[in-house]
Amino acid sequence: MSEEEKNVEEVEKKEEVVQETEEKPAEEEKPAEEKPAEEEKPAEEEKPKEEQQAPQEEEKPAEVESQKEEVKLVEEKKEQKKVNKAPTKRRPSLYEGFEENQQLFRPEFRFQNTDKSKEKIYELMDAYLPRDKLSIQKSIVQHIEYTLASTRFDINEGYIFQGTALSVRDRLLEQWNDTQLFIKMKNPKKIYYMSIEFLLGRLLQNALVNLKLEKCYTDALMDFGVKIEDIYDKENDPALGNGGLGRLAACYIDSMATLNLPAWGYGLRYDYGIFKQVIENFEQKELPDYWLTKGNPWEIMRLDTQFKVRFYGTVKEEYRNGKQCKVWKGGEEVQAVAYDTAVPGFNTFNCNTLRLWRAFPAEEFSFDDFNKGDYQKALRSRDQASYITSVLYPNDNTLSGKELRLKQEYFFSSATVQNVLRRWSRLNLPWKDFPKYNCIQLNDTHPTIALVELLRILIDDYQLDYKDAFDIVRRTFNYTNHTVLPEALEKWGVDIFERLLPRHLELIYLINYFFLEEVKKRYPGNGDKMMKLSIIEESMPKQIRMANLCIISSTKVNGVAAIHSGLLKTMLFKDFYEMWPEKFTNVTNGVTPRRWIHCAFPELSALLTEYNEGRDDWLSELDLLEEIPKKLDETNKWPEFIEKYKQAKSAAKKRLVEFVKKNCNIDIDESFMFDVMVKRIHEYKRQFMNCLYCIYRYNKIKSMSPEERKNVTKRVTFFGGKAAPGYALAKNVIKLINIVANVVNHDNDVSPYFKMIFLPDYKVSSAQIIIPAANINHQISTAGMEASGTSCMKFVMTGSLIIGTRDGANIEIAEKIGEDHLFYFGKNVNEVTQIRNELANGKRNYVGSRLQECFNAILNNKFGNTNFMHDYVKTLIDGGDYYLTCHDFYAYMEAQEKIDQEYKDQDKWIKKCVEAICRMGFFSSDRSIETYAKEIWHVDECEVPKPALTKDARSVSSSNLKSLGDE
Ligand code: NBG
Repeated sequence: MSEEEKNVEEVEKKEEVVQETEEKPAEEEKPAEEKPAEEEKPAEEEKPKEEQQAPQEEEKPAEVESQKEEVKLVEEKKEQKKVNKAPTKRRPSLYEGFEENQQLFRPEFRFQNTDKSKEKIYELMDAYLPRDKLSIQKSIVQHIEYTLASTRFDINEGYIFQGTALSVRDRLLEQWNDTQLFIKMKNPKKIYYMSIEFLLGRLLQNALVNLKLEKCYTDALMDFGVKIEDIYDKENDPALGNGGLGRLAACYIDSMATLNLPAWGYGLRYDYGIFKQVIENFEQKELPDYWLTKGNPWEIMRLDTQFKVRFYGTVKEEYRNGKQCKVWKGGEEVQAVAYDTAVPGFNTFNCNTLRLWRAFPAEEFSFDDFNKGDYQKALRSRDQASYITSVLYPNDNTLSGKELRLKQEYFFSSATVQNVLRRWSRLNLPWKDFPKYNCIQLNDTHPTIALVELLRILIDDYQLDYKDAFDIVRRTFNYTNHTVLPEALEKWGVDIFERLLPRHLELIYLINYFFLEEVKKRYPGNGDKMMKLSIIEESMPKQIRMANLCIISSTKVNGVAAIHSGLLKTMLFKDFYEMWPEKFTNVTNGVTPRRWIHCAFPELSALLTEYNEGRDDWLSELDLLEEIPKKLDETNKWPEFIEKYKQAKSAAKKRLVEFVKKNCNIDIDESFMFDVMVKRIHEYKRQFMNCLYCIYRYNKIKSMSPEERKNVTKRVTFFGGKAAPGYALAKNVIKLINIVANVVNHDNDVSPYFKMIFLPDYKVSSAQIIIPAANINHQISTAGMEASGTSCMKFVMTGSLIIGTRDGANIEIAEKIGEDHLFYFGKNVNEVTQIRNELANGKRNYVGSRLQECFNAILNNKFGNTNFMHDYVKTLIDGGDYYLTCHDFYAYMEAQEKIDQEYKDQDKWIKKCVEAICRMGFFSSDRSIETYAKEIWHVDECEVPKPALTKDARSVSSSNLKSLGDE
């Protein structure tokens, strides 16, 4: 039995124990109002695990022969079960029962301090803005003239976008204000979702869809002679994130609002988002992405919400109220100013906040220096302050280790914690209740320092004992891990901490001291355990392990897919799991069907609505789609549906054809199979393996007779994704792909059957064009390496089939849609470990002739000068196949061949795609957020009352709230 299998067994045994002994967290005290009775829904029965069949491999050298024995995957079966969901309420459509021209009254808020003289103002703010066409048109042109100061002769699509966005924002603001007031009044437990990245993508269409105003605005703009899609296209794509992690945060805030949760997203407002990628001479070049060139109509700068954040300085001892305490003084101060963006939920009047912090100088420039005539010096410190939020670090799954990055993390954390505390302090409740009213979710370790900041403020400013303060911290925080890659696990040198955050370092030592005391008691004399579990890594220089700090100081730790959460328990955080099994859990990622089905693929969305009895409620209850294939079976309507689906897919493919023409100046044919691999370029994701297969395919077609070629399934292979600017290998892979593509596309024998396209500057807005056009999508990471992956979900939801490994979310997708609905290949996670051991023990000669031929093409510069890849190829051949590129290659080729065969029967293929789409309910981010809310946060929804038709019908009031104050 391998090490890992043993681990799995151990975990499973423990799991049983945990299940028996696990104590349910005490029911949270309800701050206000009674909880509506919850109907119970029986937990879904666990499906028997389908047999995993390794695809047959041909022409493999003997050593590659995979283990035939069935290997159990490291998974968390317990958490596979569907969350005990609240009963499926078919929420009526937002404006159901209201006429378009009817005046709708907003909920009324009366507080203790309501001032009679304000009656007039309240009356004027009584009703929602009208939604009829003329009113919308007027509001757009009014913004163009009065807010943007444009003359009627200058109006162009850019102005129309801005006027439209401002007009939509007005409507968002009403709901936003009402939601914030309502939350203040009810005072429920609140969620703070902290993420250093939010990869939002464009906001206009999303806002219109969620507000259910897309049709009204489409009609309104039609009269101006413009198509709404062209207006959508004018919006800059806010790209304040690198990849999956940031996009997940964006999907999650959408779902939190949709589920009426009292939640805030907190992040940073970078001036420059992820760089713009251009391809020059086959290579990636990076250009700055100054996304604010045309302003940002969505954000609201909150001058009343500012906090000072300190760096450097020293720690002094002082006496306060007769008590000895520590005070952090001196150093530099920077001002954090809040920029808010409204986050509307789908089909609800609730609207949450995404608050991004921007750095400003805390003080105006030094008059001393200014008077001495040293203007530059006077201004320098000002500039330095604003550098903090200038630019997003462009690393995905690697850490930068730069001091400025740590500054960003602390700046973000401190401002957020101060803001949370300000909101809390107005309630005048005892500190011990803090975790009953607040919970903070750390999206990876980047905001970890927030928990130390809370501890510092509680101890130093409010003089709480360490034990009480730490208890509050631990009960408030939860941590999501997003990677097992060692190079991505955050560590900070003790030296840099000492300079930048001296008091925090002391507190980290204190946390570690008390923790290690616990370890000592539990494992007396076990130095090895102490070393592994300690927050401090005893290296030169010493390092602070942020993940350890997070685990020790939070209530729950979760991975983002079943396999990943399993690996956290058995590998990465094994020793912590042994100590605190109840801390560890899984929440499989999800994506929002609003953006990824409805906005990205409107034709499919319309079709699904049509076959869902004309209702679009599946957009927030994705499980409802399960009914569609059943009904198509019963009514024999598959042929009719398939015809309509073909038209829809063709519309999506046409958009990509046009996009490719515009951005790459290449003509492609919609009738080809579109095979897509879009994601950050990373060795573990194995874009190189796909490129090797392209080389193989090229060679094969080239060697065929014209007659033989007639049988070839025509295919375009698309690649897209950015490489971190400092990641040489990733950049080389991009170059290789472009060099090979150039030869393939210009070869008259091959290009009528096969093309390769590298799509430059992959981002959310282009993903919305690219993903729905795919027939096949690549999810081919080495098993065990991709924590979850989320594009796989978007692809399947829009009708393409996965070619992929038994990794990340692929595994759960296969379980839900059926293994015959994807093209699985390659070694599983346990086999990967075994092969790595064999490689370490000298295993060689695993390449095989067909792969060697592809390598030779590179080594002999067949496609052009590919010297830059030679060393890498030689390493792979010579035992350096850490990511199993060679070991998985033949299985991958077979899967590709199977795809070519199956694609020939279009109707069968489409039926599979449709069945898969309809079984993807589990992967809606609404389900993920529901799981977080129920199992980790223990928060309830806080739904804003519906509009009323008369003033008198409104009924929201409160007498217990004294002062509203700012946020
Ligand atoms: C990424 C993982 C993905 C995962 C996203 C969102 C990091 C550190 N991790 O597999 O690589 O889907 O997080 O959870 O960016």
